Amino acid sequence: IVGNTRGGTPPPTARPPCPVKPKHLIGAMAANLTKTKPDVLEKLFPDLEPGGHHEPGECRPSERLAIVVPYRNRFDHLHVLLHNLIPVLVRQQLDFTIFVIEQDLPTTFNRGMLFNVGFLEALKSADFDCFIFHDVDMIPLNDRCLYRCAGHPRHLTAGVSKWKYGLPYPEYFGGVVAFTRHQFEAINGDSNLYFGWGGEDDDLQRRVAAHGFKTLRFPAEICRYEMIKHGSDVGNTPNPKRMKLVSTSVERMLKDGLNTTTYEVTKYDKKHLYTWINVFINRTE
Ligand code: UDH
Ligand code: NGS
Repeated sequence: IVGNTRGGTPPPTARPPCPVKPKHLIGAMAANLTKTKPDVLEKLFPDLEPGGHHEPGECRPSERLAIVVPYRNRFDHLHVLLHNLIPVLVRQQLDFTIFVIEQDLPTTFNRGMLFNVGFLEALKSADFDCFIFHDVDMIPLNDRCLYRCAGHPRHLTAGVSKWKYGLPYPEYFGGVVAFTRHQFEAINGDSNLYFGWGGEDDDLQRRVAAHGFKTLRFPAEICRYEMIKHGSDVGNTPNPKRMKLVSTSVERMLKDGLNTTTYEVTKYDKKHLYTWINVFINRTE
């Protein structure tokens, strides 16, 4: 149990395993991009348990999933994502908890380190098996794109509106990615060294390949995403060191990652829709 009382849900042992193919999926969906206030969303999802946790009452999921959203100053995007994603996760009959990992100002944004923080913090609250790292502006357009882990890491964003439902290059590994706990630990997580925009997703992809993992992808017709249009963010200017860093991804892998992630938790709140963790990252390099 993820720090909740499970309400009226029968204990897992009293429920049959959830089906491999969830029965109530609807397939392709339009993105709902309307801005909806948190209190309205909370009323739309009364069954969520504190910290943004949900599990099906009718069956026992095979894994416990943590959704980790690296975040700063995208309030509207976050609520659009929750509005669209939560019903999908519920229909997929998953045991999930949503973690929003917000980086405090003024340090330049570091998406890779926020993945590591989300992984480490989530594991302090429950024994998660599967981690899905989810950009705040990627809206799923088909609920057959299953938010589950597999024998190799999976890149979920197989087709993105920004690139006419394709990808910018074949190895692109940004957007939404799924790792088992073991897979993420095996590559020592993501790099902590990418401050500012670009490259940390390529670093992660190189770690995956160097370890000998494949990268799985569902077909782009299924794992199709609407990327919410937006301008560049304050505090996330393109990182001039990114090319050089990407070129040393593999040699750094075991000395830069989960084992060197240093941060300070400045706020921790189990909100209705998600577990909100604010972190201060000290930029040392
Ligand atoms: N993010 C935030 N706040 C920020 C920056 C990033 O929440 O200030 C998170 C968010 O989850 C976002 C993800 O990090 O979806 C990736 O951010 P990104 O800026 O790397 O990528 P995005 O696809 O934007 O959102 C790309 C357009 C900017 C390109 C500018 C460089 N030429
Ligand atoms: C590459 C970046 C990636 C980024 C991708 C798509 O060039 O981090 O573009 O960017 N790699 C480097 O800079 C080394 S996007 O169009 O979403 O802004 O994810």
